[in-house]
Amino acid sequence: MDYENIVVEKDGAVGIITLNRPQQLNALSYDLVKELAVAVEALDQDAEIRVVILTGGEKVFAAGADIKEMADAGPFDERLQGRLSFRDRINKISKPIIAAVSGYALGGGCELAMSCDIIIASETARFGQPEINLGTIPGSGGTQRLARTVGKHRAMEMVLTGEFIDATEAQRLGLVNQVVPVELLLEEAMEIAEKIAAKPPLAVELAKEAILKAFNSPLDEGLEFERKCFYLLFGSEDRREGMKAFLEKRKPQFKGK
Ligand code: DAK
Repeated sequence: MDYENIVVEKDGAVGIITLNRPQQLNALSYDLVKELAVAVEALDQDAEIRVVILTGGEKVFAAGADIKEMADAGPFDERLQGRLSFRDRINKISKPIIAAVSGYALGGGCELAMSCDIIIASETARFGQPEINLGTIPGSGGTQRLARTVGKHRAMEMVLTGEFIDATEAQRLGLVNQVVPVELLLEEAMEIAEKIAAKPPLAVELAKEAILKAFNSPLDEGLEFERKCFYLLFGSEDRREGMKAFLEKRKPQFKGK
Protein backbone atom coordinates (compact mmCIF):
# COMPACT_ATOMS: atom_id res chain seq x y z
CA MET A 1 0.00 0.00 0.00
CA ASP A 2 1.23 3.52 -0.82
CA TYR A 3 0.75 5.78 2.13
CA GLU A 4 -0.28 9.41 1.77
CA ASN A 5 -0.78 10.42 5.37
CA ILE A 6 2.00 8.56 7.12
CA VAL A 7 5.62 7.64 6.43
CA VAL A 8 6.86 4.15 7.24
CA GLU A 9 10.55 3.38 7.63
CA LYS A 10 12.65 0.54 8.95
CA ASP A 11 15.84 0.90 10.93
CA GLY A 12 17.19 -2.56 11.70
CA ALA A 13 14.61 -4.35 13.83
CA VAL A 14 12.64 -1.16 14.49
CA GLY A 15 9.71 0.02 12.39
CA ILE A 16 9.08 3.77 12.52
CA ILE A 17 5.73 5.27 11.59
CA THR A 18 5.53 9.05 11.28
CA LEU A 19 2.16 10.76 11.04
CA ASN A 20 2.41 13.14 8.12
CA ARG A 21 -0.30 15.77 7.84
CA PRO A 22 1.72 18.73 9.13
CA GLN A 23 -0.62 21.44 7.75
CA GLN A 24 -3.45 19.98 9.82
CA LEU A 25 -1.25 19.31 12.86
CA ASN A 26 -1.44 15.60 12.04
CA ALA A 27 -5.20 15.60 12.63
CA LEU A 28 -6.32 11.98 12.51
CA SER A 29 -8.47 11.78 9.43
CA TYR A 30 -10.31 8.60 8.48
CA ASP A 31 -7.74 7.92 5.75
CA LEU A 32 -4.83 8.48 8.11
CA VAL A 33 -6.22 6.13 10.75
CA LYS A 34 -6.91 3.53 8.06
CA GLU A 35 -3.33 3.77 6.76
CA LEU A 36 -2.05 3.58 10.31
CA ALA A 37 -3.97 0.35 10.95
CA VAL A 38 -2.60 -1.19 7.75
CA ALA A 39 0.99 -0.08 8.50
CA VAL A 40 0.91 -1.25 12.12
CA GLU A 41 -0.40 -4.65 11.09
CA ALA A 42 2.20 -4.97 8.33
CA LEU A 43 5.02 -4.20 10.76
CA ASP A 44 3.49 -6.59 13.31
CA GLN A 45 3.68 -9.34 10.72
CA ASP A 46 7.13 -8.40 9.44
CA ALA A 47 9.61 -10.99 10.75
CA GLU A 48 12.49 -8.47 10.62
CA ILE A 49 10.71 -6.03 12.93
CA ARG A 50 10.65 -6.43 16.70
CA VAL A 51 9.45 -3.04 17.94
CA VAL A 52 7.44 -0.18 16.45
CA ILE A 53 7.88 3.54 17.12
CA LEU A 54 4.97 5.86 16.42
CA THR A 55 5.70 9.57 16.16
CA GLY A 56 4.39 12.75 14.63
CA GLY A 57 7.82 14.28 14.23
CA GLU A 58 9.31 17.15 16.23
CA LYS A 59 6.50 19.73 15.93
CA VAL A 60 3.27 17.91 16.74
CA PHE A 61 2.14 14.40 17.59
CA ALA A 62 -1.54 14.76 16.65
CA ALA A 63 -4.15 17.45 17.39
CA GLY A 64 -6.93 14.87 17.54
CA ALA A 65 -9.43 13.44 15.12
CA ASP A 66 -10.07 15.61 12.07
CA ILE A 67 -12.78 17.99 13.21
CA LYS A 68 -13.57 19.15 9.65
CA GLU A 69 -14.33 15.61 8.71
CA MET A 70 -16.49 14.93 11.77
CA ALA A 71 -18.37 18.22 11.83
CA ASP A 72 -21.40 17.00 9.85
CA ALA A 73 -21.28 13.32 10.82
CA GLY A 74 -24.29 11.55 12.27
CA PRO A 75 -23.94 8.79 14.90
CA PHE A 76 -24.14 6.02 12.30
CA ASP A 77 -21.88 7.69 9.75
CA GLU A 78 -19.82 4.91 8.24
CA ARG A 79 -16.57 6.84 8.35
CA LEU A 80 -17.12 7.72 12.01
CA GLN A 81 -17.93 4.11 12.90
CA GLY A 82 -15.13 2.78 10.70
CA ARG A 83 -12.53 4.70 12.70
CA LEU A 84 -13.26 2.51 15.70
CA SER A 85 -12.43 -0.73 13.94
CA PHE A 86 -9.15 0.77 12.69
CA ARG A 87 -8.33 1.90 16.22
CA ASP A 88 -9.07 -1.59 17.52
CA ARG A 89 -6.68 -3.02 14.94
CA ILE A 90 -3.93 -0.64 16.07
CA ASN A 91 -4.53 -1.63 19.70
CA LYS A 92 -4.20 -5.32 18.86
CA ILE A 93 -0.58 -5.19 17.68
CA SER A 94 1.39 -7.92 19.46
CA LYS A 95 4.80 -6.23 19.22
CA PRO A 96 5.70 -3.39 21.58
CA ILE A 97 4.84 0.06 20.29
CA ILE A 98 6.53 3.18 21.59
CA ALA A 99 4.97 6.61 21.16
CA ALA A 100 7.50 9.41 20.66
CA VAL A 101 5.47 12.53 21.39
CA SER A 102 6.47 16.10 20.67
CA GLY A 103 4.09 19.07 20.68
CA TYR A 104 0.35 18.55 20.92
CA ALA A 105 -1.16 15.14 21.67
CA LEU A 106 -4.81 16.08 21.96
CA GLY A 107 -8.10 14.21 21.90
CA GLY A 108 -7.68 11.19 19.64
CA GLY A 109 -3.94 12.04 19.55
CA CYS A 110 -3.64 11.71 23.32
CA GLU A 111 -5.70 8.51 23.13
CA LEU A 112 -3.43 7.17 20.41
CA ALA A 113 -0.34 7.85 22.54
CA MET A 114 -2.00 6.23 25.55
CA SER A 115 -2.80 3.12 23.56
CA CYS A 116 0.94 2.64 22.96
CA ASP A 117 3.03 0.63 25.42
CA ILE A 118 5.64 3.23 26.31
CA ILE A 119 5.51 7.00 25.85
CA ILE A 120 8.62 9.13 25.43
CA ALA A 121 7.84 12.84 25.41
CA SER A 122 9.83 15.83 24.31
CA GLU A 123 9.93 18.93 26.49
CA THR A 124 7.37 20.56 24.17
CA ALA A 125 4.77 17.80 24.52
CA ARG A 126 1.27 18.87 25.56
CA PHE A 127 -1.38 16.32 26.43
CA GLY A 128 -5.10 16.98 26.63
CA GLN A 129 -8.61 15.72 26.04
CA PRO A 130 -10.35 18.88 24.81
CA GLU A 131 -13.40 17.12 23.31
CA ILE A 132 -15.63 18.78 25.94
CA ASN A 133 -15.05 22.09 24.12
CA LEU A 134 -16.60 20.55 21.00
CA GLY A 135 -19.66 19.25 22.84
CA THR A 136 -18.45 15.68 22.97
CA ILE A 137 -16.25 13.42 25.08
CA PRO A 138 -13.21 11.21 24.41
CA GLY A 139 -14.30 8.23 22.33
CA SER A 140 -11.19 6.12 21.80
CA GLY A 141 -10.37 5.18 25.36
CA GLY A 142 -9.63 8.64 26.77
CA THR A 143 -11.92 8.39 29.77
CA GLN A 144 -10.81 4.85 30.56
CA ARG A 145 -7.05 4.83 29.90
CA LEU A 146 -6.51 8.30 31.33
CA ALA A 147 -8.41 7.45 34.53
CA ARG A 148 -6.45 4.23 34.96
CA THR A 149 -3.16 6.00 34.39
CA VAL A 150 -3.47 9.32 36.21
CA GLY A 151 -6.32 8.47 38.60
CA LYS A 152 -9.92 9.62 38.82
CA HIS A 153 -9.45 13.19 39.99
CA ARG A 154 -6.84 14.31 37.47
CA ALA A 155 -8.69 12.51 34.66
CA MET A 156 -11.88 14.31 35.67
CA GLU A 157 -10.06 17.64 35.66
CA MET A 158 -8.49 17.07 32.24
CA VAL A 159 -11.63 15.73 30.58
CA LEU A 160 -14.08 18.16 32.19
CA THR A 161 -12.01 21.33 31.72
CA GLY A 162 -10.37 20.27 28.46
CA GLU A 163 -7.13 21.90 29.64
CA PHE A 164 -3.73 20.60 28.57
CA ILE A 165 -0.87 19.42 30.72
CA ASP A 166 2.80 19.80 29.83
CA ALA A 167 5.44 17.10 29.61
CA THR A 168 6.73 17.58 33.16
CA GLU A 169 3.25 17.24 34.61
CA ALA A 170 2.55 14.24 32.37
CA GLN A 171 5.66 12.56 33.71
CA ARG A 172 4.74 13.42 37.30
CA LEU A 173 1.35 11.77 36.73
CA GLY A 174 2.88 8.65 35.22
CA LEU A 175 1.46 9.33 31.77
CA VAL A 176 4.89 9.37 30.13
CA ASN A 177 8.03 7.36 30.79
CA GLN A 178 10.59 10.05 30.10
CA VAL A 179 10.93 13.65 29.02
CA VAL A 180 13.83 14.54 26.73
CA PRO A 181 14.90 17.55 24.64
CA VAL A 182 13.14 17.63 21.25
CA GLU A 183 16.28 16.87 19.29
CA LEU A 184 16.84 13.68 21.31
CA LEU A 185 13.28 12.37 21.09
CA LEU A 186 13.72 9.83 18.31
CA GLU A 187 17.18 8.88 19.52
CA GLU A 188 15.84 8.07 22.97
CA ALA A 189 12.87 6.15 21.56
CA MET A 190 15.29 4.22 19.33
CA GLU A 191 17.52 3.40 22.26
CA ILE A 192 14.64 1.83 24.19
CA ALA A 193 13.33 0.13 21.05
CA GLU A 194 16.72 -1.43 20.36
CA LYS A 195 17.04 -2.66 23.95
CA ILE A 196 13.68 -4.41 23.63
CA ALA A 197 14.47 -5.66 20.12
CA ALA A 198 17.51 -7.51 21.51
CA LYS A 199 15.33 -9.52 23.94
CA PRO A 200 13.75 -12.88 23.11
CA PRO A 201 10.69 -11.97 20.99
CA LEU A 202 8.33 -14.63 22.34
CA ALA A 203 8.97 -13.51 25.92
CA VAL A 204 8.52 -9.87 24.87
CA GLU A 205 5.21 -10.67 23.20
CA LEU A 206 3.83 -12.63 26.15
CA ALA A 207 5.11 -10.06 28.68
CA LYS A 208 3.23 -7.35 26.79
CA GLU A 209 0.08 -9.44 26.63
CA ALA A 210 0.27 -10.26 30.34
CA ILE A 211 0.75 -6.62 31.36
CA LEU A 212 -2.20 -5.54 29.20
CA LYS A 213 -4.23 -8.27 30.88
CA ALA A 214 -3.77 -6.36 34.15
CA PHE A 215 -6.01 -3.64 32.74
CA ASN A 216 -8.74 -5.96 31.54
CA SER A 217 -9.21 -8.53 34.26
CA PRO A 218 -9.41 -9.17 37.99
CA LEU A 219 -6.11 -9.95 39.74
CA ASP A 220 -6.74 -13.71 40.03
CA GLU A 221 -7.41 -13.99 36.31
CA GLY A 222 -4.35 -11.90 35.46
CA LEU A 223 -2.13 -13.98 37.74
CA GLU A 224 -3.40 -17.18 36.15
CA PHE A 225 -2.75 -15.79 32.67
CA GLU A 226 0.75 -14.72 33.72
CA ARG A 227 1.49 -18.20 35.08
CA LYS A 228 0.34 -19.85 31.85
CA CYS A 229 2.53 -17.52 29.79
CA PHE A 230 5.44 -18.28 32.12
CA TYR A 231 5.04 -22.06 31.65
CA LEU A 232 4.50 -21.65 27.92
CA LEU A 233 7.86 -19.94 27.57
CA PHE A 234 9.51 -23.04 29.01
CA GLY A 235 8.65 -24.63 25.67
CA SER A 236 10.70 -22.06 23.76
CA GLU A 237 14.25 -22.49 22.51
CA ASP A 238 15.06 -18.95 23.56
CA ARG A 239 14.20 -19.70 27.21
CA ARG A 240 16.64 -22.66 27.16
CA GLU A 241 19.24 -20.55 25.42
CA GLY A 242 18.81 -17.65 27.88
CA MET A 243 19.38 -19.84 30.93
CA LYS A 244 22.16 -21.87 29.30
CA ALA A 245 23.99 -18.71 28.23
CA PHE A 246 23.74 -17.33 31.77
CA LEU A 247 25.28 -20.50 33.20
CA GLU A 248 27.98 -20.57 30.52
CA LYS A 249 28.70 -16.86 31.15
CA ARG A 250 28.14 -15.84 27.54
CA LYS A 251 25.73 -13.64 25.59
CA PRO A 252 22.53 -15.45 24.56
CA GLN A 253 21.69 -15.88 20.87
CA PHE A 254 17.92 -15.52 20.60
CA LYS A 255 16.09 -16.85 17.55
CA GLY A 256 12.48 -16.03 18.30
CA LYS A 257 11.63 -19.73 18.66
N1 DAK B 1 -8.90 18.68 13.05
C1 DAK B 1 -8.78 19.35 11.88
N2 DAK B 1 -7.94 20.36 11.69
C2 DAK B 1 -7.19 20.75 12.73
C3 DAK B 1 -7.26 20.12 13.99
C4 DAK B 1 -8.16 19.03 14.13
N3 DAK B 1 -8.26 18.33 15.24
N4 DAK B 1 -6.40 20.75 14.81
C5 DAK B 1 -5.82 21.70 14.09
N5 DAK B 1 -6.29 21.73 12.84
C6 DAK B 1 -5.91 22.60 11.75
C7 DAK B 1 -6.49 24.00 11.97
O1 DAK B 1 -7.82 24.05 11.52
C8 DAK B 1 -5.55 24.84 11.13
O2 DAK B 1 -5.92 24.68 9.79
P1 DAK B 1 -6.00 25.97 8.79
O3 DAK B 1 -6.91 26.92 9.45
O4 DAK B 1 -4.58 26.45 8.73
O5 DAK B 1 -6.51 25.40 7.51
C9 DAK B 1 -4.21 24.15 11.32
O6 DAK B 1 -4.52 22.82 11.75
C10 DAK B 1 -3.36 24.80 12.38
O7 DAK B 1 -4.14 24.91 13.56
P2 DAK B 1 -4.28 26.26 14.39
O8 DAK B 1 -4.20 27.45 13.50
O9 DAK B 1 -5.49 26.13 15.26
O10 DAK B 1 -2.94 26.20 15.28
P3 DAK B 1 -2.71 26.82 16.71
O11 DAK B 1 -1.25 26.64 16.97
O12 DAK B 1 -3.29 28.19 16.83
O13 DAK B 1 -3.53 25.90 17.73
C11 DAK B 1 -4.29 23.77 18.62
C12 DAK B 1 -3.16 24.55 17.88
C13 DAK B 1 -3.89 22.30 18.61
C14 DAK B 1 -4.36 24.24 20.07
C15 DAK B 1 -5.64 24.01 17.91
O14 DAK B 1 -5.47 23.76 16.51
C16 DAK B 1 -6.73 23.13 18.42
O15 DAK B 1 -7.32 23.41 19.48
N6 DAK B 1 -7.06 22.08 17.67
C17 DAK B 1 -8.16 21.19 17.97
C18 DAK B 1 -7.80 20.27 19.11
C19 DAK B 1 -8.95 19.37 19.48
O16 DAK B 1 -10.05 19.85 19.84
N7 DAK B 1 -8.76 18.05 19.41
C20 DAK B 1 -9.78 17.08 19.68
C21 DAK B 1 -10.50 16.72 18.41
S1 DAK B 1 -11.87 15.63 18.68
C22 DAK B 1 -14.11 8.41 17.68
C23 DAK B 1 -13.33 8.39 18.81
C24 DAK B 1 -12.50 9.46 19.10
C25 DAK B 1 -12.47 10.57 18.28
C26 DAK B 1 -13.24 10.58 17.16
C27 DAK B 1 -14.09 9.50 16.85
N8 DAK B 1 -15.04 7.34 17.43
C28 DAK B 1 -15.32 6.41 18.46
C29 DAK B 1 -15.66 7.21 16.17
C30 DAK B 1 -11.63 11.71 18.65
C31 DAK B 1 -12.10 12.96 18.65
C32 DAK B 1 -11.16 14.08 18.75
O17 DAK B 1 -9.96 13.93 18.81
